[in-house]
Amino acid sequence: MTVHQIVFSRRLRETPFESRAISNGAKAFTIYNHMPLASVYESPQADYAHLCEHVQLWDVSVERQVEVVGADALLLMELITPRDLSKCQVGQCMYAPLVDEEGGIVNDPIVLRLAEDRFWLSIADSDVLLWLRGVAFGRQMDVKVFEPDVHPLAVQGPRSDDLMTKVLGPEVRDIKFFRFIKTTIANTQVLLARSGWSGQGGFEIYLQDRSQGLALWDTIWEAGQEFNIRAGCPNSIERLETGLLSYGSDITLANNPYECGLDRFFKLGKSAEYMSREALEEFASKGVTQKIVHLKLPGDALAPPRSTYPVFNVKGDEVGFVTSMAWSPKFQANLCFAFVAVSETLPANELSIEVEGKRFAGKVCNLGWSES
Ligand code: THG
Repeated sequence: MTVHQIVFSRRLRETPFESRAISNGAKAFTIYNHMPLASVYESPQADYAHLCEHVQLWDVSVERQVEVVGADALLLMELITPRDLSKCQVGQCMYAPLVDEEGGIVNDPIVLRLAEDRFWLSIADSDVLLWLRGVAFGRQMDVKVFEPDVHPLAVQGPRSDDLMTKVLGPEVRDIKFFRFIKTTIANTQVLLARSGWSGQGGFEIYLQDRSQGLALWDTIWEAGQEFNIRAGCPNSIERLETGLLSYGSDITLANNPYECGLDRFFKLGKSAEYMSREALEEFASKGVTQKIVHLKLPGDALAPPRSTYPVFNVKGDEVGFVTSMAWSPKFQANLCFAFVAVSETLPANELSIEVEGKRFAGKVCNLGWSES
């Protein structure tokens, strides 16, 4: 991990929970949607160990919301993703890659359906607001597209249900995965969803009034003391183990959903019009040349790359590149996501990566990191 200091100014938009992240020991930040996102508290390893055992409070305000509301809201939403959003019920979340007319992935948000004609896109790191306003204007759609005063705060880890039950009562245990309810915490209205960017379970609380951020944080924080709560953040080790791809690192506009395995989230040919249809049909019929694989390299921890490391096959040909990497205590190995030529993607295929002039060998794995 390369770490340098960054300067906080107005252009780096302030989050409602920022002062609590700092006072609780955030040591390093990255920039995501023009906002600071903590990357490390104690250390990546210590943060990981705590997350897997207890409960953490994450300032994930950087998961900005783009609201789409009006008579043409569903029409616009259907246009920008191949996922069938007509099946998304009010109160439901859906992971819906946004795909442009060339098949490129614009973003991979979670979509929340707030009403028949009202959606939030809880976005990854790219300027979805500008993209959607352009599309809506170009098509003269009867819709409003804007960034509402909404800021997610995540509660993640195995004690999340116990903590939120203490705060709100036993009903929270009944919230299903990727569903949300409207409720009130610390006298402020929030949405509470069972979701979050880890495999450890938990919730995301969507604050709808930034002036109430610290009160919300403090209420959860106090209730969490008996569960050994700590401030935390999306953790690179945990997300590699869980297999969560990160837009900007693993996926970019230059990639299509088939290369990234995101085609498992849609079937081509939904009834509504969508702008990526022709491009995606072509990728589906002609196939793609590269795909993201899970690559596991046993041995000591290697330094994660600034951008990428090259990947080689057994013959020594360069066949791809690493997009993310972390050393996993669970698997006692370096875990990588890597783009490689399709001929190299079968589980158990041997590949090596080059780090500072040295080659390190490993094997392609299934999702879940098994080799067969
Ligand atoms: N929560 C919210 N907004 C977000 C994220 C989040 N915006 C940015 C980023 N994360 C969006 N990307 C993802 C990617 C994966 C998942 C969530 C958001 C995810 N995936 C599960 C999986 O792959 O196993 C489940 C997907 C499914 O079954 O639909 O959770 O985390 N608010």
